Amino acid sequence: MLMRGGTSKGPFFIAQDLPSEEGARNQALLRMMGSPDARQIDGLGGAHPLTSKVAIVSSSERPEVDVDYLFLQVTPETGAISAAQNCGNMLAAVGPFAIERGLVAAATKQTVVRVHMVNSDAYAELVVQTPDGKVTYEGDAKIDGVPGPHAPILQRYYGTAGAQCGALLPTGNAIDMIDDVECTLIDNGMPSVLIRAKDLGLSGYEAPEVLEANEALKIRLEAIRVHAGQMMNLDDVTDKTIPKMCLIAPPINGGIISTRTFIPHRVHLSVGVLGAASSAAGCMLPNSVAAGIAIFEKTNPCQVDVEHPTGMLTVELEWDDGTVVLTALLRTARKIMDGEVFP
Ligand code: NQM
Repeated sequence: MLMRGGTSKGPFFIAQDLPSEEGARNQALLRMMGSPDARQIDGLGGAHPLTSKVAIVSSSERPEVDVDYLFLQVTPETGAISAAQNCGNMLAAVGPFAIERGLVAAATKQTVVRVHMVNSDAYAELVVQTPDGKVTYEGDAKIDGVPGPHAPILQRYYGTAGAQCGALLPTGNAIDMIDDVECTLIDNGMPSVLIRAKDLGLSGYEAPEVLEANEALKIRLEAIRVHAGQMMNLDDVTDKTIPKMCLIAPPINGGIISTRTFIPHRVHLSVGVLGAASSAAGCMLPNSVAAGIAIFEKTNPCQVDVEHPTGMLTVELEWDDGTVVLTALLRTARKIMDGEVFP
């Protein structure tokens, strides 16, 4: 089933429909996505990391969970397939997909789908609109980066803090100096490096294509990223899509923080869901690089409006004992096509 989840898009599979051996599975996925090829002309991929994503779903054997969700990022031009990162945008569509495929029985109004996020061993709940016991994609919810209103899908994440790096602040510091730049290394579901845009001679409001055309910036960021990866317990991240590099600046559209995120080599056209969750958590820490940039009342729970190139994403964070215990936000999703793909 081809679905849009949040601001991402890709094919959704039932695990048993794919080869069980990883190498054979990946070969089949590359044929289906059309990689390696920057245009992905021979497959379903959309020639950008945000539209070169795969979700694999199966019934869970864990009693407290309905489905297991494995996310795979396919790099269009190289054909690298990585399970190292999560995708909270694709996750939005896991709920309707699991119901449509009969893995979860629909309730009469709303259905809560309980998901084990295999990539990070974290847990999320999705509240899907199911009037009369059927998934609906129609509704009044709007998310920036997607045209038109759709049915809301509420996401609640638990256990995202340190899911991949061991702690919300993997180095134990709110600021680390890398390559003479102050960085906040943080993991609230997406390992991220927060850097003040002005520290790199930028405004932080540049368009994604302007940042992508800045070769000197990309080389500098990549050097910082590889160093940060080691410090964040991610080993050698040269061929991984984490950590993400997030340039922050004061808000200009009524939000709490403005962001431009390298994911990690292309620039996100909006913002990753868990990427935003990590940036939002960084804004709430008193001594991070966001101090003095994100100025707001820090309540508990707290809503943090994260500005991005095409609008804003609001993340709600609940804290306990100095760490994030619940991250909640709104997404939408849509079934685009259901059929047979020919590897
Ligand atoms: O951060 C892009 C996206 C993502 C990931 C990326 C995501 C998330 O927007 O949870 O959703 O950062 O690679 O799809």
